[in-house]
Amino acid sequence: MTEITAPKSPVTAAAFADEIREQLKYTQNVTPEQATVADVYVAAAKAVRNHLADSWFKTQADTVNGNTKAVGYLSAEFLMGKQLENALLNAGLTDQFDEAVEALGFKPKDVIDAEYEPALGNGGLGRLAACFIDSLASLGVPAFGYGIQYRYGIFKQTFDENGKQVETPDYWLNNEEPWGHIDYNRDQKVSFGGEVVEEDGKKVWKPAWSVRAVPVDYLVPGYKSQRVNTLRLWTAKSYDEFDLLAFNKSEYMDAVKPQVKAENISKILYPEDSTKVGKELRLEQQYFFVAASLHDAIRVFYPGQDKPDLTTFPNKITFQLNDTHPVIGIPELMRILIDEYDYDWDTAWGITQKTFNYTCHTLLPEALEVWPASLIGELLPRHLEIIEKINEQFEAELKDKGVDEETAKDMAIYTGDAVRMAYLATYGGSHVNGVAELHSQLLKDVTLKNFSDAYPDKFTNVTNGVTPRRFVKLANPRLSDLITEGLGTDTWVADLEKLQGLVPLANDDEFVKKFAAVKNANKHDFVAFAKQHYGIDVNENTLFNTMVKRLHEYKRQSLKILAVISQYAAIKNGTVSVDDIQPRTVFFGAKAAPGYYLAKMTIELINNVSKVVNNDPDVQGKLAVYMLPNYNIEMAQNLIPATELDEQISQAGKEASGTGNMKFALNGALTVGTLDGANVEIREKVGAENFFLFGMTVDEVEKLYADGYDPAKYYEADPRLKQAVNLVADGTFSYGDRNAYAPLVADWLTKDWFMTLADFSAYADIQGEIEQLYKDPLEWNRKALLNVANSGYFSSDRSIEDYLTRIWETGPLA
Ligand code: 26V
Repeated sequence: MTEITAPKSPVTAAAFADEIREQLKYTQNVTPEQATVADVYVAAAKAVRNHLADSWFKTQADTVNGNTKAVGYLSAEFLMGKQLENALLNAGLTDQFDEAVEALGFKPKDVIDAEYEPALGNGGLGRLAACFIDSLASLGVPAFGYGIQYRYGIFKQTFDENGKQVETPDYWLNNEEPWGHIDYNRDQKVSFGGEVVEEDGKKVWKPAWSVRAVPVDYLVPGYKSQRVNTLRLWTAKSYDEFDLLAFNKSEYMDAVKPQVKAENISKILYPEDSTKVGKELRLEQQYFFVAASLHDAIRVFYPGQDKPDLTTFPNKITFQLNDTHPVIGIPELMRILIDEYDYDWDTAWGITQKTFNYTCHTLLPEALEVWPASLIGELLPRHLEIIEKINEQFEAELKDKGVDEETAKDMAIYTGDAVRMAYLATYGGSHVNGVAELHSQLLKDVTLKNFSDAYPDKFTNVTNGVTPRRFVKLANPRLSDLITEGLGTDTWVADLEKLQGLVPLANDDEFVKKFAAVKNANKHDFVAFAKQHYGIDVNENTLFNTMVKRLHEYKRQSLKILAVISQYAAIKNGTVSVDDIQPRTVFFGAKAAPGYYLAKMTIELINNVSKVVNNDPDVQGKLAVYMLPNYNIEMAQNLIPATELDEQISQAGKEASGTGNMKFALNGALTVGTLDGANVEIREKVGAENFFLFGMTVDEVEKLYADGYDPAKYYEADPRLKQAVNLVADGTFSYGDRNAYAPLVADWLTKDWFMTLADFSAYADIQGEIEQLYKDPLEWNRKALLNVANSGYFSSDRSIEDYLTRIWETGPLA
């Protein structure tokens, strides 16, 4: 194998400034004098991209010609966040950029901020995909991210004058997008509909319509690895001939309908992230990107070969299915092998099963996709046949294993009416993993129990992680410098377990004070950020307490707001003495799925609590609540480093992992949390004494359900809770309107599916402990520092290492 050549040589700031000028001149067509900050951003982005080109070519060549198996990460979402700063860091050009941009008369931060954030994901699952491709490149593992270049990302959130969520479209491509390269010459045809006929004893699919999948390539530079991988996002275009087919001279307007239909496929990211929508367009999206990606991989790894030996396919690339969304890839690969390349069923099955692995990201039964068989039959008739046959083979296999009929029926992949994608993924791949220890255990014990009994060896765990490049080094430069000072080296950025070296420094009061000063400076910065972006005046001499994540009942934003209301009432009524009040600022950030009624009502409630509390002179300087609009990666990068107390308060057994929890711990926030998801492991690593644990365990939750849960009992038992609920019910936060939150209140008192009320007392009690500790800044910060020092495990580099050994059986390029 050839040596890795260095990327286009590290340049001087002056040379880099010239490269930016060249981009301004030849691609932006403006003089440096005419250039706006947006022009400089685009020019700088293109200049950085050029620096990555050689390493990119080299990585691609080594990926195809070497004998290291590549990873294909199939994901309907990649929530990348802004790219420029990260690309500069990974290309080693940060200093040159700063100097060059200043020479051009601009502020580096303004140029970085000028980028429009790409938001092609809903939340945790999409952001995890982005962290994973960063880690794959940083570790030098050959990899492709495969997904969809949606024209509209997750909606932008604002609030109306009543505090209700308003969604507006995120048409991100209205802005020049310098990172993606659309490659019309490497397109793929993806077909839909029609029928299956038999010709010469062979099944032949005669589709009714096709779309053109065109790849848009994004470079994924590794941190100091000299490797640049590819994120290939597909965009849907129509075929001219298709338009002609529909063309009717008298109805010219109708002739463009097929084009609209084709291009609709990649138009919008679905903003739901739990309930199954069962929408035809979503299935079209899934098949669209998966079919294009599988064909692309064959093109890449068997260039120019008409009849490649695809029995070697699983040695070339292993595909990770990011949740059930790409699972249609299993029957698609079977179809490709049998129909397009003439393999027999058994050979095709052997290849397919070896090629795929499945990650499950949920414990909510409603988030496991189940497609109506009629829909699959209509859209992908050949695939439905293949799925039926897979199911027959599966049933036979279960019978051989001695699985009883009743159980086998429960395990059906194809029920006659529906196709269960999680079951198809479990049977059709080699490995299944959950995303935290507890989650993986619950998959084995509950969600996929029968599968785990029948195929115990398939099941494994890979605990999630987050990239330290974006979420420590870039988001928190002050802490990064302090860590480097404490460790005497900056190698921790690529080897996060090195943070352990900070443990002894927790006994060094001077170091702890420096650590506290970093947090205070970050808080100060966030106050300015909040003023600039939200027009609010945050009091920085308060405890910064944050809950940011999607709005879901199971995550229990309700629990937090009820506790805030209770504290508000206590201050107002004087039930808590002035001396005992620890001033606090509570930040919420959360988007609700547009059709999720109770979630949207919870947002409205938080906004109105905020209005009442923040305008009440009785609690001024003691308590403030903000619902920050449009939580996104940029907000995360600014708010997390400034946070002192993080909320991870889901009902035990519901949050698969969480990744925000890891970001906060790594940035020196203490967590108040339940024994759920990765909280369990975070607490183990950082030490129980450095984590505020409260609430029921999974077993206790189970038992309470079994015994019959009555939320009203808890309401009656704790006067703090009763008062908080009453204040919501009596119109205190709705100008006296008692109906405003009636559905929410009724849900709490009669259903309360996620047992918010049952956990309230424990949650309210632990606030006392939190405030007690906060009174002693040195002790608080010592614990916070220990959180940082002991959270190195939660690097996505470690997650990827675990995937490499437990699932993918591959490694870095030689
Ligand atoms: C599910 C569905 C269901 C059908 C409708 C469309 C749709 C879109 C997205 C999803 C994904 C939901 C699963 C998810 O986001 N899980 C989160 O994954 C994180 C990364 O593993 C994990 O940290 C969170 O705990 C988990 O909720």
